[in-house]
Amino acid sequence: MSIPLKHTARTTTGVVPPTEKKKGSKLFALKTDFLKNDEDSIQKGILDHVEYTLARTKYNFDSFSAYQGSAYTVRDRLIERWNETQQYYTEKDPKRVYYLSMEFLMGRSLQNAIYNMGLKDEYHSALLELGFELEDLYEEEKDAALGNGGLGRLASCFMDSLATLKYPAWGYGLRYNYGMFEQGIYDGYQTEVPDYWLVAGNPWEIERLDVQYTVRFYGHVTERKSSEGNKFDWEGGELVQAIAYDAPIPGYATTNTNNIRLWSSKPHKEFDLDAFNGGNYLSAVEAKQRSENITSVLYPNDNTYSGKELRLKQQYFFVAATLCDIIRRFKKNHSNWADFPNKVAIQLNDTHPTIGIVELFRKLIDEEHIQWDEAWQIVTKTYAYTNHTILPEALEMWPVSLIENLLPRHMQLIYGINHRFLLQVTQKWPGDIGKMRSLSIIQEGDEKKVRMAHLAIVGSHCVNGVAAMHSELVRNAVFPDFAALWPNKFQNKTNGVTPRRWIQQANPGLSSILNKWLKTDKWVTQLECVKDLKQHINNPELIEEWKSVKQFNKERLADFIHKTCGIQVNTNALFDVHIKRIHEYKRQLLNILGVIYRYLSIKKMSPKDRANVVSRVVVFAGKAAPGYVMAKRHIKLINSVAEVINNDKEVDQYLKVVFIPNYNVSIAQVIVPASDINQQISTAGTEASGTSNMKFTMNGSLIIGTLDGANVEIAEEVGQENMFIFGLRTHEIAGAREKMRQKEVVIDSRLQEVFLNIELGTFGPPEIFKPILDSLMYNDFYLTMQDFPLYLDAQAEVDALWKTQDAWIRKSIINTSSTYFFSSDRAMKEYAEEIWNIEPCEVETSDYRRY
Ligand code: NBG
Repeated sequence: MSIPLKHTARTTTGVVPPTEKKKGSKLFALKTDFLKNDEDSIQKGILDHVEYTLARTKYNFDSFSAYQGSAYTVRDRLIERWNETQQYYTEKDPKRVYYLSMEFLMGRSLQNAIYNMGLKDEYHSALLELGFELEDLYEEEKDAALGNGGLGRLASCFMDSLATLKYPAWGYGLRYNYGMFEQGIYDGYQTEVPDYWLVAGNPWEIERLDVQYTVRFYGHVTERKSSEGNKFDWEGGELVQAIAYDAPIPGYATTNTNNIRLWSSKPHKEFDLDAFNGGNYLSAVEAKQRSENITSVLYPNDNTYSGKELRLKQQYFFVAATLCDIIRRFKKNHSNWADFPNKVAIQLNDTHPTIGIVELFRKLIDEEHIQWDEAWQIVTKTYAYTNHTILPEALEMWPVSLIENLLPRHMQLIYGINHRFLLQVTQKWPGDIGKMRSLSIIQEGDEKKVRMAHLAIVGSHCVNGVAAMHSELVRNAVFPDFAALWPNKFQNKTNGVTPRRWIQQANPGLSSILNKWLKTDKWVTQLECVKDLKQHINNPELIEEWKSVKQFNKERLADFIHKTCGIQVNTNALFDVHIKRIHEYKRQLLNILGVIYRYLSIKKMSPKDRANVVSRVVVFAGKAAPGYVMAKRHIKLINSVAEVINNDKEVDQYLKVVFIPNYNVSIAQVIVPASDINQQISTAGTEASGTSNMKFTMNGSLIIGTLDGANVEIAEEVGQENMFIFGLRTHEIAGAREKMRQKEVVIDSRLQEVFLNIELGTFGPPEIFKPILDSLMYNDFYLTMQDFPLYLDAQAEVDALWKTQDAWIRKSIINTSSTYFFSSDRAMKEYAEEIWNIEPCEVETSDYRRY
């Protein structure tokens, strides 16, 4: 694939007025070319940054400074492309999409930027001459973990695809000083250490002191009579400053470089006269400092709602600054508000930024003096909302009293919006109080609450789920009345992941196989190409190459495990991987109970039977929310079981259990390519989509899983015969729960044996695990017990297939070659065409208008 811009002249298109031209001629003369990408220029750039940016010398030049120096030279090149892109977008003025997400789980940037800009070979040899391996320097970088899990990582995959597809897009989010906590494991328990990720600086961000906005909290609303009707002014309260930090996002093999703009809160410069007069200097400083708390810390909850005022402050701070920025950009070229939805699409990544709907409405009405109906039309045409979960504990509902205090004007407007909305409901269902109650944005009760999902649905022109089955549930089970009212509002957009990070960068061996057998590297941006691999499925040469790449990746992971956990694992064993947030619905418990059963079985076997056992390395990784007591107990159980198994010489060659601490994006990049099977075993109907399932499938790992989330669509593409599907189906869940309530569930005898061993203390003091067993016996909401025997059957099928390695490898190849649909490129095209109505805007790289 040709990669433009190895060294191209800068091209500012558009006509510059003659006076400007003269004034700027020196400027343009000095800045005509992009930085050169030959080895010498790269080396010089690195050394310059080591000296002038880091103030270090060539005598004091360690791996970390080599990483930093390299990162700054890459950043220079990103900035050039970024400026070029933004300039081009400004001139062309296409409709843009703004992706609003409280989370971006970016991971590392150096490798991604170098690969996307097509500079891998150049950097590799430039660094080699300076005495460094490029691949080693990647490891010097700290992950940017401004997200919890799937939702945040999805946002980052989407940003990569948007840039690669040349869509004019911006990501907006918050620059938390503390990202996802660092997980340690002590005595088998999770510990949490704050992640001050900026401690060694961050070459990937550009501080924009020139982009600042003021955000108001609290205060009061004053109504003023005027000739055009009543006006409402929101006044007083506290002011906080939002400062922009930009992270350039390079597309693959294109000049197009988009931006993620993250806001950081800083004290507002307003002079506090009262504090000054009161002589209370130190408390005035403290008050100012409090404003910096807003963007201090990412809430570490995945799929659960936290009703803290600070969280609502984060949400409002985020959208208030973002809308100032979007509107400023819009106003550069436009004066007619009716054009706004033709130029701006805003996507809400879950309900977290939903207050932005009301904020835009407030600005239109109070600041731009647009009439209610017209303003509401603009708002609803602009916004679209993605739902990412149907778990009730994750649905956000803010107490009315909290919003009234923090955002008084917004609460008034929400009442007004709800009033008009309920009139529509009455028209559709006259006199039906039940419908009004169930649809209302306000939930009545002891404490009135604002249902953010309802507000998001009412304020958007489109609502989508993230996998076919999830979207069906959103439409039919969670919001059936909304779907009846607005059948065309609801869509499905199945998630996707970027093949750049998850194949090309994470699995170089597999990339080479694809390049070789497909005779092209087009698959990197056109993943549909990989289906052609199926033609070679019986070619022994391919099968051998496939095996050896997997082996290499397993050895890489084994080294990592040895380094981080001190455990030696057998790389000929089957690598069985379960990595994701620790959550009851994701059922790591089902897995570890199965592991215990396997262990007990091996222990009972004769030496002859043991000879037939498939050796396994069972890998777990994932974080539990710090306040999620049950999930943390599951971590303890996994580690306690691991401790016993890993120290039992009798099972040494057959079974190892590893819990890799501090799971994050860069660790996933090592684990995913090394796995033989991956566990996607949530209770049917609970996992909205899942995205690691897609990454594993791309990397030829076979899914053992339930028909939940995107597993269903993966099964359609890959074929169920190439996976290990088991368990209750979604439509059986209610019945199974009823069976549990009626105490009609007969516990499988193998599970009883497992329970007995836990109770007898085989894995440590039984009282630690009693709450886990109790949760199963009294309720078993996630139906672990009923799925257990089916799960064991599926695991037995895994073992059987493993014994015929060539058949296994063929299935592995089929998995990889069936993954086109799960590329985030496909997902972004669908959003662009079916929700946002935007088109690609490719930055022209010809130099016909050089100055
Ligand atoms: C998560 C779902 C996952 C899904 C991701 C991305 C939330 C609220 N939801 O199944 O649990 O893959 O979103 O869509 O984090």
